[in-house]
Amino acid sequence: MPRFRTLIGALSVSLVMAAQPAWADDGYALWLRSIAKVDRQAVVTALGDSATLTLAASELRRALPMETPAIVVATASAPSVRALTLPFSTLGDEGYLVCNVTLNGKRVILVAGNSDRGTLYGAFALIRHLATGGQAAAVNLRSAPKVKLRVLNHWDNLDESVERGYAGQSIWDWWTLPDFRDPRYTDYARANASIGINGTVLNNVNAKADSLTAPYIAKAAALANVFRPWGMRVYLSARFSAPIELGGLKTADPRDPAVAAWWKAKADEIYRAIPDFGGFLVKANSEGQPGPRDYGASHADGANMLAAAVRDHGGIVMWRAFVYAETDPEDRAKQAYSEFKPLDGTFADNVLVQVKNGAIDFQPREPFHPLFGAMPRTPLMIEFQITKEYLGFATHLAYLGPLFTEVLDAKTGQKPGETVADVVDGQAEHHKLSGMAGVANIGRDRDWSGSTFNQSNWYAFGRLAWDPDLSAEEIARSWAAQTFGTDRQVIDTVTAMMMGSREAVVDYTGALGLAHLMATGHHYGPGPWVSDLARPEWNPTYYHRADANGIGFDRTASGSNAVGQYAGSVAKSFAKPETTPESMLLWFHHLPWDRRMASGRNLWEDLVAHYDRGVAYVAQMQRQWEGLRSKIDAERWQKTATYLAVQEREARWWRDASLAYWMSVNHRPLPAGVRAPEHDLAWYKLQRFPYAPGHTQ
Ligand code: GCV
Repeated sequence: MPRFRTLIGALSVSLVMAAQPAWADDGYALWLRSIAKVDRQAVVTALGDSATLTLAASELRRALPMETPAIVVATASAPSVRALTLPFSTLGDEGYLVCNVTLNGKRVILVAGNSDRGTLYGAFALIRHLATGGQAAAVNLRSAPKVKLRVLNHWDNLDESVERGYAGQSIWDWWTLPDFRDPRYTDYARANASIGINGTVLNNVNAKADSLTAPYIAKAAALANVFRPWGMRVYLSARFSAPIELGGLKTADPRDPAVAAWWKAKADEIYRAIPDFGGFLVKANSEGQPGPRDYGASHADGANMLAAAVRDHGGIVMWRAFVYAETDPEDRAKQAYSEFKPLDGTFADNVLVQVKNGAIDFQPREPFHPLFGAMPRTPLMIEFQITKEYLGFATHLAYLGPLFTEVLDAKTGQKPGETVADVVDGQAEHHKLSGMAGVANIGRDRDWSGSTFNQSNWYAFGRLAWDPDLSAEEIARSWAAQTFGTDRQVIDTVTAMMMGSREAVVDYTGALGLAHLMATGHHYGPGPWVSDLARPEWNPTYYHRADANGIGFDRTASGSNAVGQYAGSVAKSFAKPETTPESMLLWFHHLPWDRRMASGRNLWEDLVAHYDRGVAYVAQMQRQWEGLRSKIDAERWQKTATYLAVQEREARWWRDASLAYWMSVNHRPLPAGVRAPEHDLAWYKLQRFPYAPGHTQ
């Protein structure tokens, strides 16, 4: 068990300690740290005895001290609650209200939803309210999720490795399941429920058919049983060729009745073991995965065949739009749109098309994917990456809230005022299904996510999936308070560090719209020079196109015309360098190194300044963190300080290696006063990391 103390206990300890608080905290408790002493817990009454309602009550008791006013947890249908005629009608299945009422003649805080899941979310909302400095007396919370499916995607393999995972092995111990149910599975579900996540895809989208065999279905069922009372459903990634590999069929062609029958029987088998199974996630015809295109069938044919298999059970299919092919000479950024846009309106109504936030692949910055708003007759689920494949793995501090909200807040240009969030939450077209997926950053590390600050990205994903209109800063402040306590200096400093941290990664890895500049395979560290990989679009040189004269990918009408996939005023603004935000300039335009920038510097000087700004930001975070030494427990403080030192070193490495390379291409000197790279280009090119984590061959 984690070695934590009550918030009050922690504060009193910090008062008597002159130096750093000495208690150890391994981060296991995540943001659910407020713990009441067993004999001094709040008085909580549950009007009902469902497993979920019981959990809601026990979470409140566990977190809140006896000084908290009496609390009643209930559903709207409890007779005494019904008599209050509270506004439950707009809360849907999962919403909640938390307010002071007089119930049976007594003043209490009522926590209630239309379902016990809503009540559970309300319990966690009350805990959050109080842990972030809110008062019990004035509590009045009311919220319903705007997005229906709020789902983690685990890229976890059956051998317990995690593709792009930087927090240790998979938390699913497939080998000992279904017999052994690690208590950690409960803590996982509890953490997810506390931020509103209601689904999890257990296995990697690069799927093995074995996960659909009877033994693995039983293992998934054991996890589903643990997760159910917490309001979480289990989903599986399906390997499209499973009918061949497991069923002995000659084909996986979705139009073949034998194939459809195989999937139907497989779905029936899964639902016998997991009655509330959520459905399938599919990566098809992408990066070597099998799919309907192998047979000349369309993505819609494939998705609809699987959708028919789960339909009678209430299941859904999340079909990924992350497709590109080396045989396709079209700009990689255009391929998913070209393939999927014409299919709009042809998907079954229990299919969502799952689209990455940008058109390439989770880069530190990408413009929003042009499919958002372009497929009005199809529910589009957005896929974010919580694990930081391209943002420094677990060791770099990069709070992704600003990345997520930048995309969600982007105007699609399709309809006046329409944002990506409007498309994702289904509001734009009144879709009955809506969803947000986050590629998990969770592993068997004691602190779950590889670092304390990485926990904030899991938290931010959940909070935004519930309400895509929240601000990244508001989420950061809540997380900081729930994670480190309500000391004002700590919250302000931690929030300030977090808010600029993603931009710092953009700056030191390649700003101004550059992307995909990392080394091969593992994606750790710089490799802008790489140009010899088999697939053209795997080479960084494909993306930056730098030469002596200029840099950037011309995606205007004179180039690949990816700009043409955007709509209205957005397409118009991306079409010209003068109207493209400088943060995305080189994504859309190839420009001379001498181009004048808003700063008054030329493009080359500006790029150099960004690298330096990114490195300086990390050094500043180190100073800010140093200032909190006496206020944070030793274990979390030290690990973060060590990681910040790693990040500072690696930010300089990114900067130096990149500048050495750009100078070899543009033959320009560094601006006056700018520090030269520490080594020559040849040295940077020689660096190898054969054992970097998260890389699956
Ligand atoms: C699961 C990128 C990653 C792959 C990942 C893929 C995807 O290419 O590098 O590891 O595969 O995206 O999203 O399917």
